[in-house]
Amino acid sequence: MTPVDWMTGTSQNDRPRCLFVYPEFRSQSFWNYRATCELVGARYPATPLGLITVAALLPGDWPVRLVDCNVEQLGDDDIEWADIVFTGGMIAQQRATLELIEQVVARGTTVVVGGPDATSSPHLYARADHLVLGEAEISLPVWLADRNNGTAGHRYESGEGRADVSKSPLPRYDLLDFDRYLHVGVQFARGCPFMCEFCDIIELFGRVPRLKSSAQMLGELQRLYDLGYRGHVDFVDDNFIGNKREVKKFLVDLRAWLEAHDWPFEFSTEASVNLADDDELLAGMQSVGFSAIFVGIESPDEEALKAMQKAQNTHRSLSESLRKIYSYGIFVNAGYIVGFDTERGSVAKGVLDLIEASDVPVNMVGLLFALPNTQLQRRLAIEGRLDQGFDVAPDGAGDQCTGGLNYRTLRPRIDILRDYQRIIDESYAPSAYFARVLRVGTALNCREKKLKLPLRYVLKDLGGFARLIWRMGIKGRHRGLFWRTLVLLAWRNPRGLRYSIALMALYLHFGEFRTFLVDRLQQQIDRAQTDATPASVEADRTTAALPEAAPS
Ligand code: B12
Ligand code: SF4
Repeated sequence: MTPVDWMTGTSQNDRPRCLFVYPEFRSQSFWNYRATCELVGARYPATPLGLITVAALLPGDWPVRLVDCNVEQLGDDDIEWADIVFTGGMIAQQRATLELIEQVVARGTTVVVGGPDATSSPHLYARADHLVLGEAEISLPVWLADRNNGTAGHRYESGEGRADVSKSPLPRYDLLDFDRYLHVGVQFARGCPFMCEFCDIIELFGRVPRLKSSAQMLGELQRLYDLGYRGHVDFVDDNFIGNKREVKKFLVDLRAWLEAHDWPFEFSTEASVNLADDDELLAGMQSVGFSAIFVGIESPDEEALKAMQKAQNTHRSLSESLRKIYSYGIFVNAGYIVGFDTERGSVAKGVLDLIEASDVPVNMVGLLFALPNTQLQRRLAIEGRLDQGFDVAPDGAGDQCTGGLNYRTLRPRIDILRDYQRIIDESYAPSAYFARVLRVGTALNCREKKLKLPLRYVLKDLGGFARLIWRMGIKGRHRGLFWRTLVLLAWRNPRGLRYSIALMALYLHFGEFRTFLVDRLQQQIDRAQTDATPASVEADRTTAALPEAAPS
């Protein structure tokens, strides 16, 4: 290893070896689709787009390696190789990131941390040598310049400044091993025009969506294409339709590019429900092969929606809006939250009814979580209701399903937990899930699907299907439901079968996750019943943070 002396600035190596480490999402989570990944030989659904964007901001001749701990093991020799370790991620990766920082600091290797969680809770990451916060397009060049002058400090921030993403570099997609993931992430826009109280996007990325140019975005897709990737590309935008006018223009260019390349990709993204009001936009998304979107529904209750400032979801039939979206061949994954201050009594029936009425199979129902750096967190702090260590990821919690309610609730906590447990138990009961797959799989309009996959990918999908038949159709406890749904869908909507099969495959994960979560909630309910201090996860939270120190 080549030593670099930060104190004196006398670098012995002008081209330091840079190791990018994406920390592990350790806990069982709604999002990791573990069992489903196994079907197609993948290890984790999503790629670390933040880190490969940062890697692209470094001087081109610096040697770079990526280790994504979700798909491979980080070895001592990896750290041994590096002169600088770059790391960071989201709150669900906090414990793994803090442990990594300790490990690297103990070896005397320089560690630079950034990304959303370090940006929102920098005090937790003080042990890293350098905190390069906010959007790296702004903060990293300043750190780099100081580093090259030998004056690198402890903390760099992008502050109120917003990066011009039309100048963002092309992410280092070449660092990814595509076979290890279910899809590859790209980003067209950052920021969202809405202002939901619980959301940190507007704080981290602002309310004015900033977009890449069409040419830049197509350059990224061309790069993926040239690297041999085909299939599912996820636009990780906070709200893909934040600037509808520009998105529509981009979709026209994208369609031309796809035609010229014989339809190598299909897409998913996140969008607000007002997408359903714009037929032109829906038609544009259908024409380029959007097959899935995540929509935040949050609550069926208008009063709750107004209180959380989610005006775009009010004054409409949410189920009708979602149905309209799949009439354009796009299936929806919906998000719900339980635990709002407006809840007067049980909300389980309202949520379950809306889930049934909208036919959405995959619903991310989570407990309200006051993320650091949100309006919600600030309000709860003023009201004196935030848990101590609310921003410390609790042990064993991977998302809002397991780590929610980090504040003193207005309704008895135990009632919220019971409500939540009922929603998970009933909505992911096999009969309910497969019935929704049957309904949405029948309704999905797939006439315009054009994706063409090379033989290697077709064989991979067929292998996955064969494994699904083995695990669900032959060995599975719900094989009756599986075969009935499959046969009916093959008869009613053969064109949509590929997507319906994918939804069925997801139940390998959700079936397991339902059991895990219902049990875990039962433990919390039992503890809350016997324990005078109901904040049973609070103790876990306060132990996770590393001691603060200022190593710079
Ligand atoms: C795609 C996505 C996911 C995907 C997975 C992504 C993956 N690779 O694994 C899924 C859907 C699984 C997911 C889940 C969750 N997510 Co998420 N997710 C996103 C989203 C929408 C895009 C991420 C992305 O690729 N961005 C594009 C890249 C370019 O941006 P970036 O990562 O922020 O990187 C930039 C800077 O942060 C910085 N940077 C990043 N890393 C580093 C490292 C260094 C060293 C430096 C210097 C700089 C730096 O430079 C980059 C360029 O400017 C973000 C919001 C957003 N706009 O980023 C939320 C976001 C990251 N998620 C968030 C959260 C909370 C979650 C969940 C915990 C809860 C939830 N929302 O459901 C779950 C839990 C996940 C789990 N247990 O598996 C929060 C994180 C807040 C925090 N304080 O940590 C975010 C910010 C917004 C949000 N509320 O959803 N997520
Ligand atoms: S619409 Fe989505 S991204 Fe936009 S502020 Fe609301 S929750 Fe955040």
